Amino acid sequence: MRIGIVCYPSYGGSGVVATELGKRLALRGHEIHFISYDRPFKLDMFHQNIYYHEVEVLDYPLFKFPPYMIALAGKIAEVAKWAELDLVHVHYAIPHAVSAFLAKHLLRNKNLPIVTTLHGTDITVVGHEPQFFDITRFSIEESDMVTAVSQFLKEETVHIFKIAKDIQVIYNFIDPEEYRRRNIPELKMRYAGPGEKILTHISNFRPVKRLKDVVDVFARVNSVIPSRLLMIGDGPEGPAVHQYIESIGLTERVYFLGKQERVVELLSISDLFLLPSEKESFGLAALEAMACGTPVIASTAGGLPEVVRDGETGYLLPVGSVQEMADKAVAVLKDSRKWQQMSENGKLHSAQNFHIDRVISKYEKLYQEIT
Ligand code: GMT
Repeated sequence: MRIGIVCYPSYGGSGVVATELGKRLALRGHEIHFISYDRPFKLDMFHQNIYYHEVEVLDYPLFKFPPYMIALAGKIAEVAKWAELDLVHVHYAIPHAVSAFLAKHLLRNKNLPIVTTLHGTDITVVGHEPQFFDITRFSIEESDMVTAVSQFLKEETVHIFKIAKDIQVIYNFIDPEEYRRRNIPELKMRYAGPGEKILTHISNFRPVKRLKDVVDVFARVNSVIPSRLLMIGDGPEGPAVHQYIESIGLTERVYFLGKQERVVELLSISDLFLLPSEKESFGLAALEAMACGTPVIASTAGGLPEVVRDGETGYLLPVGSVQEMADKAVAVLKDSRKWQQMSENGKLHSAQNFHIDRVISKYEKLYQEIT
């Protein structure tokens, strides 16, 4: 099939999912056309079936805000016509599903089915805003097929937008061949001294990630077991969390590693992964951690209970309960048999229930149904 994939190219789960999906579909023989304002950051391989089309927005003095949504619609229509796309699959409803709808109508004589995958904040935060509410609901209703990355997100979408449209749950996925724990003691030694533990957090540093909780859990653990914290990613909360760490005197114990393209090695040297989010429709980073054998301490927010098995692959605790999170973290770090069991459970659970091949087949089936 010839498939257009529209996504955000920046650091974040929806872009990663879209890109990995496209790469794998290309390996299965489909022709994939990525459409975005920048090259997706995970689009790191050459393949004759992969194309990348950049959306350029005219910079005209009258435009206080560049009209990206319209430029994207024009680009989707252009690519659909030129490459004879069978369908377009948009990731993250706003504004991608709206642009796809416009593109479809631009192509009067051509049928262009639209698949929209909802990822989380497009529904729970942005789509919720009164100014975006009606148009988000409209773009979902007008899509030919809608998927959500968790049961939680499906229910939330139905609840918030009161839509009757069928939404299929297709979980995010992992390639266990790539995401597996590696033995790299020399890397661990670069960040932690003998006997010290490594706790890790990965995100786009947005308020929903509750970075202060990450630091507070770490501080409590560190007061019992000398540890180091790896902060991977970047975003608007970065400066505030830097200041907070300095104010509690932990600067020496925390490494800010910025946006890392590869996290397998860093997860492999981690003893625990922290994800105490306020909202999390799925929590791709938690899945990546489990696949690398790193037990997860997370909140019970959103779809996290569908990803992390409480007591088996990590622990889930109410949002904001930093002391309980720290207590669980200390308990598992002190009990090497328990840690080993959780590590093994995480690898098994991620490979059995979130294997990339199974998930890609579900998307292929869905594409066949609508074309
Ligand atoms: O966190 C965000 O707001 C960004 C968004 C994204 O584009 O990466 O993340 C959402 O999509 C991911 C991929 O499906 C999910 O793993 C994240 O849980 C989800 N984030 C939230 O729901 C906060």
